[in-house]
Amino acid sequence: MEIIKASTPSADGFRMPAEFEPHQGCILIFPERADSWQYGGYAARRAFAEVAEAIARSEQVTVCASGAQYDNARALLPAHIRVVEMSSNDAWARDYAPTFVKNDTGVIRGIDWGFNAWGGLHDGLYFPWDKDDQMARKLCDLLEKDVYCKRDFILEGGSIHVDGEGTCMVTESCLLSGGRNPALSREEIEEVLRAYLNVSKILWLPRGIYNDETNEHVDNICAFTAPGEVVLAWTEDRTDVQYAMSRACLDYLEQALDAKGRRIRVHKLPLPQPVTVTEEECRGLDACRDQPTRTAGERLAASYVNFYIANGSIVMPGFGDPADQAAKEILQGLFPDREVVQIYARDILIGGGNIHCITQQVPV
Ligand code: KQY
Repeated sequence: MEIIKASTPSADGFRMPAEFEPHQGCILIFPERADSWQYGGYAARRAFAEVAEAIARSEQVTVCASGAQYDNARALLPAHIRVVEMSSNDAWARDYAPTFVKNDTGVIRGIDWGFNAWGGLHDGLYFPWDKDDQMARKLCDLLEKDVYCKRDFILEGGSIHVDGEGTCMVTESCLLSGGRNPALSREEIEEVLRAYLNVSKILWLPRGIYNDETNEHVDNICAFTAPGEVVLAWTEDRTDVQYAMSRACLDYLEQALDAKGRRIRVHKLPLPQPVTVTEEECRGLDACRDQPTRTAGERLAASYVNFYIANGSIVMPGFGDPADQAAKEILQGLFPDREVVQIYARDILIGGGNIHCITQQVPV
């Protein structure tokens, strides 16, 4: 594996493909951390396994597990899912597995961004994060891909979405937050995204999902379903604090053009009723550096937008909410050639993210 420091993907003719382009496989990390996953992570591991199995019906899945969890992962996951021992601080493959880029002859390389647990000492979620930060390189080594080193730029995979045709979508609340790259201006951040993702247009949504502890990653509020088309998490309830946040995104998207000069078609995806943490769930979580991780009644950042586009399916969260079915039908209409599989995801959501956050695609 070569570590490339002197060049950038766009200078070398590489671009980040959209998630709806074909995949060679998908990476997940087995959850274990007792201050993220309630009651030692038993239920979370089962939910992750269900996600892994759903994806493995149409692509090769690799699950990284710690030495302590290796036997358990191997026992829980079917034989066609590859399990490798790899240490990490937590289980968010979207955010610290490599972002993969591809050239016209089909060569794949990874990007190793800097990772600081969603804000470092400013407002990060745990310390240390050193093992997470090593994962992009370890995975590129495992998959025999050369890797661009961009560790001087803090970025999580969940904070970017691309359409594969030159457009990247991010949120201002995340990319401009004080815990990411505070020394860089918006224009300088755009320059890095252009150089590493090979895009020419950045869409800056103002906000994400209320109480999303990633400083409102884009992958929980809005996602490309095709070039020029997105789904946006939406509520009609004007008394909900989320209304103004989704509305601001809609207003922005309605006046925006993408890299090809197209107006963006926005499909509203309903949000579930607010999902809050129970006392029982809080009791099952260890404290994080003397602080309780969650408090009873706290609202979680539940959103159906946090789905994964697999080769043959859409793997989306369900919350046992009346809107589960409507959201599923909307996605089925937008992806007629893929089967929409809905997985009850409360045990993933309690960790602070959802199905998109725990997966990372490797393009073909
Ligand atoms: O991408 C994500 N949504 C990760 C959230 C991390 C939460 C840590 N408790």
